[in-house]
Amino acid sequence: MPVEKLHDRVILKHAKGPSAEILFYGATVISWKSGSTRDPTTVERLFVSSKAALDGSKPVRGGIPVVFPCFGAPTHPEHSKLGQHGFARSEKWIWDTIVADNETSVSIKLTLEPTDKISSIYSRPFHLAYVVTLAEHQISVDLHVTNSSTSTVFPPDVLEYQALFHNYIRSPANQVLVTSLQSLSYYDKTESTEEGRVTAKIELRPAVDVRKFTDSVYEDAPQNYEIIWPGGGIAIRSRNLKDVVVWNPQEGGRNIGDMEEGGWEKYVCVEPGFVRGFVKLEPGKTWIGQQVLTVIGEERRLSL
Ligand code: TA6
Repeated sequence: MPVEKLHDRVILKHAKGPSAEILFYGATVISWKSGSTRDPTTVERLFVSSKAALDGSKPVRGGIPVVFPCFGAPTHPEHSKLGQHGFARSEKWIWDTIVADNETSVSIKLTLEPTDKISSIYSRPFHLAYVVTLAEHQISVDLHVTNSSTSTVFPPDVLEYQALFHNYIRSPANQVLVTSLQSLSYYDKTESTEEGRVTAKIELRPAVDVRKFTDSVYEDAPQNYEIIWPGGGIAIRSRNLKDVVVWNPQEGGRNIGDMEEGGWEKYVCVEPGFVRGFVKLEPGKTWIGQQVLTVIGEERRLSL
């Protein structure tokens, strides 16, 4: 299947019509067009603000930003020089290879290693690989984190980090429901105090809406959940990502400089990640965090 490399992005085209675009900047998926089992017409499944910068001047407001090595404001001492959500989403990744290309899907790989610029703010040994796979009704992304330390002294040179896929799912925000979160413990960041303390709660709803300002961090979530709305839906399956964030700023979106007018009505962020606590990776080991996004028609929905 065609893989088109341009100066700033890679474009994947599936033989049956779907496509995906990935900026080298931030390895940010900025477009995923796909049909469903019921309707093969391909439509854009991700939201990117019309005011988003796509020139590498700032993280993309939309698509699937890659969050690493910290989620939100840094809390780990090794991350103290990093900005919100870490550096992976705002560095230029390197084209590596076409990993697979067959009649069902096409996969490409980008990589990121320490540069002088990264090393000036983050001195830990790492190697990242990002594999994007486009299938007929699915897109999946795998983040491979390797602790590239060669240290053999005790204690082991463990790499501690967080990772998350910051999905902007194109949808009618005031009609979406996120399933499978009932009874989970979550932190409600809309009620955080000046000191940044958040309120711990238990989710009582069978499905979560974002009709009001929502910024919730669910812990130990199931691997499978769905974002559904009248006439559409996206199923998410994750691996090694124990938490999930649900965010929509609603009218607060007016205070986000690169948010288009009314943009907050056109998406919900449902973000699989490992964000409560830190992944601890031994020297020489590789961890893989994966998500698979599938377009679901009315006929494929989990019962609420
Ligand atoms: O994932 C939700 C969140 O942490 C929100 O608190 C909000 O800050 C959002 O990310 C967007 O962050 P950004 O740095 O991209 O503006």
